[in-house]
Amino acid sequence: MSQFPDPNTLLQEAQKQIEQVRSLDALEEARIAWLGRKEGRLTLLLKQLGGLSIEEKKLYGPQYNSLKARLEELLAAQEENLRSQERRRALENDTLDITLPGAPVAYGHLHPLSQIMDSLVSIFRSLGFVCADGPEMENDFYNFEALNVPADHPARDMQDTFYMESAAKQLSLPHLTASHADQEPNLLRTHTSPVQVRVMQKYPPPIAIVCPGRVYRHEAQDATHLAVFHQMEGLMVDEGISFADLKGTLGRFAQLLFAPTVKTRFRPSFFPFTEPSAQMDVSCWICEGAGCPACKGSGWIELLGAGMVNPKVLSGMNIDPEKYSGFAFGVGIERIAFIKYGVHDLRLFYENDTRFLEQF
Ligand code: FA5
Repeated sequence: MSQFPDPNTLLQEAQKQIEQVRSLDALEEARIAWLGRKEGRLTLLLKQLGGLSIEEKKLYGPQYNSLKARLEELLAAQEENLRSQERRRALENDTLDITLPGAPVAYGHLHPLSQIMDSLVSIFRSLGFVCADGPEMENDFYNFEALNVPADHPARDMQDTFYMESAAKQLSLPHLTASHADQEPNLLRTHTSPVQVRVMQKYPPPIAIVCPGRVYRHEAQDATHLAVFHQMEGLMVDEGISFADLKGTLGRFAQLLFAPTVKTRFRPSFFPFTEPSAQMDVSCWICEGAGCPACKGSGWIELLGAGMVNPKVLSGMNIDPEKYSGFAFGVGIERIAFIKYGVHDLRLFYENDTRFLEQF
């Protein structure tokens, strides 16, 4: 052992050196000094072991190997120690300035037409109505026939329709075509009135529903006519419902939507599914009836179509028209946007120009 230093003495020396190290760079230097592949002190000693006799190797080999393992442990422990000190220092020094303004986040918002639909629904909810829904792909029965518009009725011309072939026909499935023809969708609904039919088919009176949704008409588009637009349907059916209920409900609706001072007037109109039928106008709340550009000088603005549910429609749904009566109405959502916000070209709502949409 005389030519080799005592491993314990070496260990003490290395341990002292490693413990005194204060940086990861200095620790790396210490590692190289002891265990560096070419010049490390312990590496050189281990290399010298190769020249010893077998007995000496047996004696020194294990001592120096365990010294090497111990040094590696000490280096690893000190490295972990230094790293955790570094982390702690970073946490203490790198304070977060919470007073700095954050990066601005651009918030989106509901589309103006959705906002209008939401506000209409909430007004009618406050009047005791519930919201109903129905499919946009309909068939003749729900869109026309059940609403007292048979196939050859001239009223069909009022609503030019997008028709489509039934899936069964397209796929040439004659057994399905025969049995499902009545139920399969064959058109895009031209108004929200088919939802009335579906609700009356499913639920007995009393009924008080509104149903907002998208509708389709085969129309040439211009500033006031779209081929895809939105309506909201309303239906109330119960015993003893009269035109006075229609006037009271829709009058209150107009006041809640526009201004408490708004008045309503009803002019005769025609819809096959209501009898009598009416157009409801609201007094212009901008000029209070005096006449201005918004109401084209008349003091009145046309708002919606309405009427008492035709007894034929009720009996078609197995609702006894002797016992029950009801009123219905349908309002164009884009029309309300037009009136409420003075947007005189409805196409703007569909162009997705954020400069326009951000104003709502
Ligand atoms: C109807 O669609 C009836 N179903 C409404 C109704 C329901 C009456 C229940 C009675 C009882 P009308 O075709 O008038 O009616 O359409 C209703 C509203 O939809 C119109 O007042 C208008 O505001 C809007 N509208 C109609 N066609 C277009 C179009 N091409 N583009 C934008 N809005 C339209």
